[in-house]
Amino acid sequence: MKPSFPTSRRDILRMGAAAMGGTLLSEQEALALDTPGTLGAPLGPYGDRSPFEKAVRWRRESKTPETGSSFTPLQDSVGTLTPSSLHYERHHSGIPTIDPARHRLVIHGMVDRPLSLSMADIRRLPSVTRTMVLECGGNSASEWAATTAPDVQRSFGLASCSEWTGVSLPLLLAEARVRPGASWVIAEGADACRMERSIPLAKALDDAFLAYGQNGEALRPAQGYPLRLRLPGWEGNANVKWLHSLKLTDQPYMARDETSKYSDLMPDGKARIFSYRMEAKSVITFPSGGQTVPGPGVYELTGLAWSGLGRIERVEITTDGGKTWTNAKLQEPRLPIAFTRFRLPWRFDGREAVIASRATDETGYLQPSREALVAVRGTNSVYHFNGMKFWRVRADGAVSNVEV
Ligand SMILES: Nc1nc2c(c(=O)[nH]1)N[C@H]1C(S)=C(S)[C@@H](COP(=O)(O)O)O[C@H]1N2
Ligand SMILES: [Mo]
Repeated sequence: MKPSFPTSRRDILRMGAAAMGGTLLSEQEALALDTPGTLGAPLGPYGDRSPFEKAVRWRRESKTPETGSSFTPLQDSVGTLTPSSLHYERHHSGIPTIDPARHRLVIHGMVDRPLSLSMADIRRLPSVTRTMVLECGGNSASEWAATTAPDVQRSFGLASCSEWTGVSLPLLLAEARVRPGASWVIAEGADACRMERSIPLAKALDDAFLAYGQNGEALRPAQGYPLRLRLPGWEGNANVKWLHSLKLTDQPYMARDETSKYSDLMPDGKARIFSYRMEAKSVITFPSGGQTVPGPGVYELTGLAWSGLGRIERVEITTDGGKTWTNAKLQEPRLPIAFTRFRLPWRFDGREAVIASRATDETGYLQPSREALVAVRGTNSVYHFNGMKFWRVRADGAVSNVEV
């Protein structure tokens, strides 16, 4: 029997040979398919993608288009970054238009030197850059239910990976001189809902930063232009956008988004609150729900893994519904808390396969099965689903989600 995971060079080259089979053209024919020898479009001041590229964010039809979520098309992604134009969005009261020349950040409350900073003040300070995932605490909420989402966009697409640039929060807090006894920072956005989250001072003094840059340019308005809080590895919600106030206090505010929302109702009726940390997670993006494997042959099985606790150490893949697991190859460099692409050559032999991935991060934490997660957390939860996602590849190549 041929191995499911070919390793020989000859076998892997067949991937290419199969893809190119029957399409060998003469050089002349090939050149004739090129663009006609007419003058192309003029140069432009700001880029657009090719009109042939169609990947878009997905969102549910809504009577309140200013609030809700739109999901990144992970199935169309290559590599490890999310273009800013396809970064997922989650807004509670629309995207405000903020003039950076008028925007200010105030740092006040339990500090000796309250600060009011303009964007120019902030941009003048030493900057930091980190490539990192942002993931909504509600990503994969669909997967708690028995009827899971049909594709990778709708099930895992509230996660995106960007390069973020900004200024270290510990630096600003040192400047403001935090008073003894302060233990929380209340972050507030300048959008209509004035979204607020309570952040433990220890996190603010650890690796928090205020981002004004995303993928080499200013933040997109949807991502919090001109300034947002970035808390490495913590749920998207705590990364307050359109940031205009940081107030030092000795207690949390118990704001809407940390009590009635973004808290986890456990089976015993109690709720976990302040469960900020996002744990290790992975998903296969090809083949995934809604796609079709064209026919038997060798393919590159691929997907994305990440963890709020650090680097991805290992990703394993099953094609027999979880009976056996094989290590995938990980794209280097594996940055902490960033998307890590994994790949594995795979032979589809034309028989049904049930496939999934599971990630282990550098702390040794292994992504759980859905069953293991539900055994601890029950199914009242909306947030923090990081279980494995199984896809069924049917004999005819059609791929769908697996009902549980
Ligand atoms: N001010 C403000 N900050 C906010 C939100 C918001 O609606 N208003 N949404 C939060 C939620 S729930 C998430 S998941 C992330 C989404 O960030 P993104 O839209 O840049 O992906 O921002 C968070 N910060
Ligand atoms: Mo969120």
